[in-house]
Amino acid sequence: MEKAWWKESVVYQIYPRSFNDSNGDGVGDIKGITEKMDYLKELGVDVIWLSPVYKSPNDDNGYDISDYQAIMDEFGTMDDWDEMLKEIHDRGMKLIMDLVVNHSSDEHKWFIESRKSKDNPYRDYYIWRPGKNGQEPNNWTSFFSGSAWQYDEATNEYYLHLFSKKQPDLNWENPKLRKEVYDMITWWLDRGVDGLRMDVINLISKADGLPSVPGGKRYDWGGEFFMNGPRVHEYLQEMNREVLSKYDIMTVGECPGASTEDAAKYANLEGTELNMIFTFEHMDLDSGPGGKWDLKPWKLNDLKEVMTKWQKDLEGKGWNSLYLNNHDQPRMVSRFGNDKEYRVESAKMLGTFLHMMQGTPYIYQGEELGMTNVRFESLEDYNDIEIHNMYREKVIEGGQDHNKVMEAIYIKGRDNARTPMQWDDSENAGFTTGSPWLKVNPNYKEINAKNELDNPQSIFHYYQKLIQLRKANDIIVYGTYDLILEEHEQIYAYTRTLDDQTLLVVCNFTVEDADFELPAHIHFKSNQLLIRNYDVQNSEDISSMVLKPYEARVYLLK
Ligand code: TEU
Ligand code: CA
Repeated sequence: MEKAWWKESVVYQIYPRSFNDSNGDGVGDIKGITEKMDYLKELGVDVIWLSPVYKSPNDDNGYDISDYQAIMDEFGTMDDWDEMLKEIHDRGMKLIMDLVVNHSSDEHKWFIESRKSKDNPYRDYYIWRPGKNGQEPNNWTSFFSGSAWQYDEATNEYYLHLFSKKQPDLNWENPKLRKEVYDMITWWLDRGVDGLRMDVINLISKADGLPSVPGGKRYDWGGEFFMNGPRVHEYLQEMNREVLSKYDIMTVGECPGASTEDAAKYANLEGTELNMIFTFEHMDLDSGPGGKWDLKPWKLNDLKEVMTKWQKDLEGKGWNSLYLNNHDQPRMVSRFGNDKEYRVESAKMLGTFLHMMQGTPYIYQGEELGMTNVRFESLEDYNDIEIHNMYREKVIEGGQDHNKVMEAIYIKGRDNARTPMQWDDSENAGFTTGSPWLKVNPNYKEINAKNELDNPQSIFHYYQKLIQLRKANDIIVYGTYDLILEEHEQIYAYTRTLDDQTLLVVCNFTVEDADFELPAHIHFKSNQLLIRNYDVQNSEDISSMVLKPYEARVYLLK
């Protein structure tokens, strides 16, 4: 397989608002990130992905951009950004920026112009339609509850917004808009950026005619009409030709609703579109038919099926990204592990499970500390627009039970991931000397970076080792994946194979001991225990073993 630096890298995602506040205003900032550069270097990550730092009214915390070529005031200045980039590069690391071009803010100058009149030169930068019979142009719902259309009095038309009404969708059918986007990307790449994470990039092409979801519902989920739409590959190939292919960068597209067939096109090995995409299939395992707030327990066998499908379907066709949490998802250890009795063990197990697969692993800030979900008593303590819109729709307008909806927020809410980074056991976890924009998780006295740096057995040091192993063993990057013990109800086990070597990865996903029997088809002369989260010795006989709760072991077999 062709080698590439972005296949061998480990990415660390920073959510700047919650990472580190340098000036005591309660909001994380760019100088704060620069202050922590040695921490990131010590962890050993290669690439930093920064969630948006551009000028924004913060309706959706920076995912609503009002100027793509300026830094948000709260986060600092362009000089701060230049300095941060230099500090990253001086340490041999790379920086990828978030590219949010499915939509802009309604405060972007393009939209301010666009809404003025039907013949404004910027009108067609956005998607405007007249109403139908006194209602919206179609019945699509937005990701953030309610209609995906907003009526605008000035011109008596509606504009499309798949997210909040302050995030109008850009009209990619307009070549002038596309050219502006490419010029903007070029401007950033010329400043020295090493890659891009592209926000909901598979939503940029909408179905011709913007048809309503059939079935006659007033509002309905219209994903089939805007996910992986008719011209999306054409647009990405154009962007690749005009811009991306001219730089040695890495690109990852966030693609809700993409199948592995879609992924094989987006992340094709010829490199005509993107390097890799984020799938959502494993993130949907604990959602019922009603969507993300419709809670359902996930099952290990479903996880096996989904992960294995992505590993095998992209084999020889595309490259995977690997993640178990990010700024939109609950904390990994609370969701797939056990954040009570086995927090440390299960966080290490999940890290092992993920980092030994084929693909580029992404660590979300605080994951390396085993940070957990949070339960705030009051709705007012939550900040996320998705949470507040959903609560209004379900409880205030829909009359559903407050406690039931709060429970869903505790399990699925995005603010679980957005509580401030826990640096030490001082007030506000060392995140700020002021009053944090979102409350700190009360468990910071126990769970914080300082404790973990001091403790050689910590999750932090375990992640450090996972990253080092990837550097020392090609098989972890390039080996072929195969699931074993398919039917086992407690253990997720798989192999990776490269030339005459086999990597054996064994993970117990439960609180009970689990019996492991090595399948007969795996042959080897010697075995070496590469990493483990319990105190076991390198044993000669691995043909059968008993795994403790959330135990993980990785053997290199030769
Ligand atoms: O997320 C898009 C997306 O599809 C989801 O992650 C979505 O936010 C989530 O499922 C809602 O439950 C991206 C960004 O990562 C997210 O932070 C933004 O809010 C969104 O796009 C709009 O830019
Ligand atoms: Ca600040």
